Amino acid sequence: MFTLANLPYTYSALEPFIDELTMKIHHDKHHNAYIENLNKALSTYPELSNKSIEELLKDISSLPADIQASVKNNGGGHYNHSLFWGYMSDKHHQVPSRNLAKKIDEAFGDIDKFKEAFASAGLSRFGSGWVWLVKNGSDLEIISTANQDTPISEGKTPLLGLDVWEHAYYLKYQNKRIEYIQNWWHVVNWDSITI
Ligand code: MN3
Repeated sequence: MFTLANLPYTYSALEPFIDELTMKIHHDKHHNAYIENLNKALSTYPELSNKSIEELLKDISSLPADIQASVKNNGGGHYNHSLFWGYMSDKHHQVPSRNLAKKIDEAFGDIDKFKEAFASAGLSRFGSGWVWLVKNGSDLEIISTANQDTPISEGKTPLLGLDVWEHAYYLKYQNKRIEYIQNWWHVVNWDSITI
């Protein structure tokens, strides 16, 4: 049985960049629903009950066929959101460590070019999904995934990820996904990234 962990900060801790009501609904309703539906799907296969969420998602095709879609969507939703809360912090306006900044410069030119490429990947994700900074082998890459697909199902290690589903921003930003993405940088928990 998977359970919903509390946020590592209060619901209002990311104001004014991410509003309190969005955080409440996003965590308590959306994330919780992924967990409940994942548990429901797994309940008919007790032999899977000791598998971690990473183990389930890394090899979806080895799971019983009738729960593969549910594990992909709901397990992915649980995993992605668990990461996402930790990618943000109540200590606003952090900057990357010197080591991380150097790696970002090497991979993308500089931090502004990195943010532009990240925003562009987030904007061009049609419909619902995520944009990620991942480690692929020893390379840093920006990728986007559809729906609740996760980088680990592609063999990539997520370092930072942004939910670009409308439920993540619509109350405050409506159709202005770009403003949401730009404001998100103020609450990014750069200290969470270890490479
Ligand atoms: Mn979400």
